[in-house]
This record gives sequence, structure tokens and C-alpha cells, in this order.
Amino acid sequence: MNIVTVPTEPIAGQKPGTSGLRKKTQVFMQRHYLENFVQAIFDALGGAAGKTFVIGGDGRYFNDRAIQVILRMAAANGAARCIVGQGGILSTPAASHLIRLNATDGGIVLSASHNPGGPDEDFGIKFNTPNGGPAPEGVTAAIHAAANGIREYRIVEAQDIDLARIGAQSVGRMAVEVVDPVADYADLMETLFDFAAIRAMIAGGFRIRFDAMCAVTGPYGVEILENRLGAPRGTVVNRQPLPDFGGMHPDPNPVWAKMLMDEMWGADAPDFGAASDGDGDRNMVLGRETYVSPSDSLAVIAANAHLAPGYAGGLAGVARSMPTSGAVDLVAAALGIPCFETPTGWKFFGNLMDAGRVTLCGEESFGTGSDHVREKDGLWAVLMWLNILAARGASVAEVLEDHFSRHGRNYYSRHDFEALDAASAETMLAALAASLPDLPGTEWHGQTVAAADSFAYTDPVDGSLTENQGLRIVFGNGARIVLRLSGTGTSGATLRLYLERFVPGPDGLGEDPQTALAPVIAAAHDLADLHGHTGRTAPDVIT
Ligand code: G16
Repeated sequence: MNIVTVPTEPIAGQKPGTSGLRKKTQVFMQRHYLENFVQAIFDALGGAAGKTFVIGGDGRYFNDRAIQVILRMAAANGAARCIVGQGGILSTPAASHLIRLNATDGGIVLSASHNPGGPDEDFGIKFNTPNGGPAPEGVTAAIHAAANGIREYRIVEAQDIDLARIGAQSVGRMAVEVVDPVADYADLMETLFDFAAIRAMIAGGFRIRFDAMCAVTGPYGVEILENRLGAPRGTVVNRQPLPDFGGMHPDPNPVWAKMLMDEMWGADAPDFGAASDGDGDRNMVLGRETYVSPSDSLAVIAANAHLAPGYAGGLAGVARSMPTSGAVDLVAAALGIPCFETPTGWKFFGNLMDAGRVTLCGEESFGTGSDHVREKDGLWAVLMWLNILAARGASVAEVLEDHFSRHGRNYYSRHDFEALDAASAETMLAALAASLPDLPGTEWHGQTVAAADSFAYTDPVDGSLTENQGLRIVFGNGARIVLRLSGTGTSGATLRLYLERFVPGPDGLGEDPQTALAPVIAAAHDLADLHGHTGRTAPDVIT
């Protein structure tokens, strides 16, 4: 085995964000860029010698090339074994499962999630720890520090692995096992959900449309929904993972999954619609002419999870990211279980799940999951909904209406202002942050500010402190505004404006969210002087 030690220099900007390092594909393809970061991962771990890693990605452009480089570098760094998805494909939740199932030392997941793919679009890489979850802040800080101090990387000279061929191969002295990316994950799903009940519902004429958005979940959806649950062939559309996602933006929300939205609002719509994102960890759930907001989806799942065999024993607790609506808090209170509020980023749920303090987690950004893996899981959420519908014999709309009538409704929306000038966006948030102490008692569009702060989180398990995780302004009527900058974008800055208003019912539960939130939206624009700082009056994306 010929190991080459290549001299290199630190490259600016290799700082992981909300979920790993995400940059333009061309940036990743620059000389030494990928290699530096991969070596930094191994260095931050204290070396790769004797270790086993899972490697896979969402199939986007450069995925296969990057995997060959990572395999050669793992071999050069002394790794004993790598488990790779066939074709380089692994959904993020499936990678998390394989990391745990094989008791490995972690995994390297290649994805820019919901961001478009292609030579002029986005690429990403992140390290997951042996618990299967995204590396926590301490580890990502160590990787960043290693990248900043890098002087050389190691790589073996070897032929490419045949990623298409399932079975044992090798790179130098390192064993490489190419595995079916779907089978173990599908088996896990069968242990959690009542497949017989879902199969019977489908056999009875219940119709599903699952839009894989030409991304990684196509093969998973086909195997689980069509092969194992008996949904007719063609239930899964856009089922072939493509390097550029067929030119689509693989973000499962009403804006980007428009084809699915049109079908669900059209004549003869299916009973249930769902979409997943680039790497399969996000989900959007729809009924006939019914949109389930991610925050409501989390709350409904928390209230009904006991109907699924894997959760029949009840939930230890639930967690949501701070900007996610308080709908799940109400369910937790009704169930008498703890509810945790964490910063944005799935990595913050890992400790709570490892400590057995929460079973379910979710985020407003179309992420829901449980302690079956340590990532959010799009298909898991779809199956959970199907299990709930089968057990209750109700439609999505009926389940939602019943939920609101029991718990009240947290009207909720997120407005994204994309590609802002980064300096202007930061100035705007700094000005708002400086004004927070003076806000309580002031009135904005008929609403009086009760509290305002910058969110900080102390992890209840390891005591670590994470600060500056979003500005929040809470009004006396229970409405809430949150502002923060996205940590996953790759051009300029994206402002995320999160808006919420609680209506206890029984009246006023059926409004359009944008109408119900109109005073909250107006207050947010004025409080931040959004137009003054950014020149924008309307968001690019509303979810
Ligand atoms: C990642 C994180 C999520 C986060 C989302 C949006 O998801 O894992 O926890 O909510 O990004 O983050 P931001 O608001 O900073 O853009 P994914 O699906 O992109 O991996």
C-alpha cells in the first residue's frame, strides 16, 4: 500500500454550520479542499487507526468522487473498515442507523440536504459520532481547529472501489463493505410500525403519493411503500436519485414540492401525500387539501405515537428546537412528560436521546424523528402518520381538526429572506439585539411585548452552554416572533423570521395562518426595521 503524504495549507472558511460544512460544489472541488476537511475530521478524532466508519451520501453531483477520495484517505490514516452504501447512496437516517447497528466509530455523510445539487449548486460533508448523530459543537469545533492548523494529509494510491458491487472489497489494507442502502433501514421501520394495519388500509383503497424529488429516498420509498406495504407501483414519483435532482430543489415544502401540492389540491387527489428532501431526513405531510405544518406534525405525532407498536409504552419526553411552535409543549403537558427547548440543529437532541430523556424530537424545518436513530427521519414520519391514520381510521384533516379542538392551535409560519447582504443582515440583528432590554411594555400593532431575549441553551446532560441562538420577542397575548440567520445557506445570508400565535379555541381555529398572523408579521417588520436594513418587504419563501 503506497501512502502519499501531501503537504497542504489551511483553507479559510472550513467552519461547520448548523449541520456540517456546506459550500458550493465548485468550492469542494478546489484543490485540497475536501482532503483538508476529511483529514481534519480524522485528526480531530485522534486518528483513524483501527476504526470503522460508515460512508455514504445523497447521490448529488460529486458524491461518488468524494467517496473514493474519503476511502483512500481513511485507508491511509489506518482505518480498519468502511461500510459504504451501494452506489455511494445512504439516506442520512439510514447512515445513522448503520453507524449504530454496526457499533462503528462514526460516519461521514455527504449531503447539502435540501439545497440543490450539481456542479454549480451545493455540496456538503458532516461527521456523525458513534451514537449515529451529527457531531456536537465540541467535536465540530475540534474539526474546525484541526482544519485551521492543517499542514498535510494522507492518501493511498489505489484504484477506485466498484461502488455498484455489493460485497467485500479493499483499499490498501482497509476492508470496504458495499451494502444495500435500504434493507437494514426498512427492517428497522418494520419493528416500529404496524405494517399489517397500514397494508390493510392501502389494500382497502387508501391512496398515497410520495414525492422523492429525484433525491435519495426514491429507493427507500419504493421498497417500503410499494414492495413491503403493497402500495401500487408509481406511488413513489421522482423515484430515481439523480446527481442534480433532475434540476429540482429537493426541499419538501409547499413552494418547492409544488407538483405534489397541486396534486393534493386537484381533482381526485390521493388520501395522503408526502415528500422528502435531498438526503431523506426531512418530510412534508399532506392530506387531501390539507397541509400539516411541521410544528403541528410533531404535536400530532406526540399525541398519537402510542398507536404505533414501537412507541406503545409511551414517551419518555419530547424536544423541539426553540423556533418550533409550542404546539408539542401542550401535548407534553397533557401527557405529563417533559418537553425540552433546544437551539436549531439536530445535534442538540443527541444528548437528550442518549440519556433516555426524550423519545421524540422535531423542528419547524420539516424535521421529525425519534430515538430509533440520531437523525431526523423523513420516511419514519411518513410511516408514523400512516400508522396513526390506519389505527384511527381517520383522514389527515380529521386528525388535525380533532387535535386543534383538544389542544388549541398554534398558528405558525416561517418567512425566509434569502441571499441578503450578510453585513446588512448582521447589522439588523445586532441593532435589534441591542434594543431587546427596552422592548418589554412597548406596543406593536396592538400587541404588548412581555419578554425579549437572545436564546441561550445549557445542555441538561453535559452542562455545555450555547449562546446567541436567535432573538425572541414574546407578546402578552402569547404571540411570538423569532429571528435568526440560517446556518445552512451557501450564498449571502438568509434571515429566518418565525411567527406564532396561539388560539385556544373553540372559535377561530380554521383561519388561514398568514391571515391569523398578520399583526405578528407587521410587528416583526417594524421591530427589526427589515425594509430599512435589507430593502426587502416580502419574503422569498413562506412555509
Ligand atoms: C439542518 C439541521 C436542522 C435545522 C436545519 C435548518 O437540517 O439539521 O436542525 O433545523 O438545518 O437550519 P438553518 O435554519 O440554520 O438553515 P438539514 O435538513 O439541512 O440537514
